[in-house]
Amino acid sequence: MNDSSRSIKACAQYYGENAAAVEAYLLEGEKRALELGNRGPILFDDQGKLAREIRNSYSKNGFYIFENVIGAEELADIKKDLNRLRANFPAGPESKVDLNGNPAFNADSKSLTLLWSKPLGDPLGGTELANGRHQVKLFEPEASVGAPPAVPVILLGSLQFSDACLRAYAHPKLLKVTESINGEDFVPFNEALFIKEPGVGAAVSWHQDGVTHWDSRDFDEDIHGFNFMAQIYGSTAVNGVWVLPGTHKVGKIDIKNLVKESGSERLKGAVPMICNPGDVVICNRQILHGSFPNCGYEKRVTVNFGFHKRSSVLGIKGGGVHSEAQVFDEEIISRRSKSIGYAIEARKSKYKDEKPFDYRPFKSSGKTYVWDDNARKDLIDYNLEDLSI
Ligand SMILES: O=C(O)CCC(=O)C(=O)O
Repeated sequence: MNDSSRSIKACAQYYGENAAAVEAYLLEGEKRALELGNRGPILFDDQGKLAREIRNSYSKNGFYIFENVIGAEELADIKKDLNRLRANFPAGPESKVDLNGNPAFNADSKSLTLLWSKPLGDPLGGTELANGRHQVKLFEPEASVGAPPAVPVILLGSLQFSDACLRAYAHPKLLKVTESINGEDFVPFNEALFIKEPGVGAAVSWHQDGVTHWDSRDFDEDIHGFNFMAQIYGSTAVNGVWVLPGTHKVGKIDIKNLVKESGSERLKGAVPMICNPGDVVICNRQILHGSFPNCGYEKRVTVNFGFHKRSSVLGIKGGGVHSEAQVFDEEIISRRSKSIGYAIEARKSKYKDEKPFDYRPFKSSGKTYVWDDNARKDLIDYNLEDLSI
């Protein structure tokens, strides 16, 4: 486990008169997170379904940490891509070129691909952005004098920019978990990188994902799907996502009220996701979650990718958060599912000894995919059709 004690102390100092309270909160949260017992390798039963005890634990808490999913070679592959991409980020929010004057990776993107913040800011908290779901603004500590004026927070549509992320998206065990939870006709949601650089990385205020199904007659804990959160550098109480276990079952939460009851933004009962590099969290989109600004020494990059049940999406008007609101018909869903087709083929060509995942909907539709330059072109702006619910 990453030792975050130095970072916890350093982070607390950013909070002035609340320093002691912050330090105690981080330490206590870390301890409770490790006591939850919701972590371990991915295990399946004899029928190939996710092991019952893991399914139950995920259902109880709303998140589960699969340990050691991404091996050392694949992690190195992803890091290489992340470093290459980072060097080719636009020089700032308004720029189309990187710091070397080359066209930035997203210079021609039609879709939203990069969200920025002031250092240690909370760009979404207390705003109407993303359907107003980040109801409160978190404390924004003062960054050091040398910090850049703006830092990247979220990169969207990541599969078109990184082959390594595309390959990780088709990890056969993760897709088997997906099949177990969302059914064999599961569909994509969206893919993103959450970037938390040390000393500057921004907060993502407390929120629940999901827009469309809160008042549905069929509401249940899985109706808004889940995200996999693959940890490339690990995740700590300081830089990681915090969740309030069990809140994925209770419907829409009045977060302002919860903050009032807790006496501060440090919500009572919440725990951080504590992960080593290579761990992958499955996180219910309905759970109350968020992350504080990264005032510590360790960087976090999460490779995020989510999936839905087909029934949650088919014939539903999207929530308009990750893509324009439109009714998702069979054609849109089939087009958007090309990400799965290309990813399986891209993974096959790199990990030749691995048994690839068999995605059932391609069997019935007869659709086949090839991973080549045309496929790369076909993925450009694919996220304009994110199945955002
Ligand atoms: O990674 C983070 O800091 C936030 C992640 C998040 O809010 C999400 O995946 O919905």
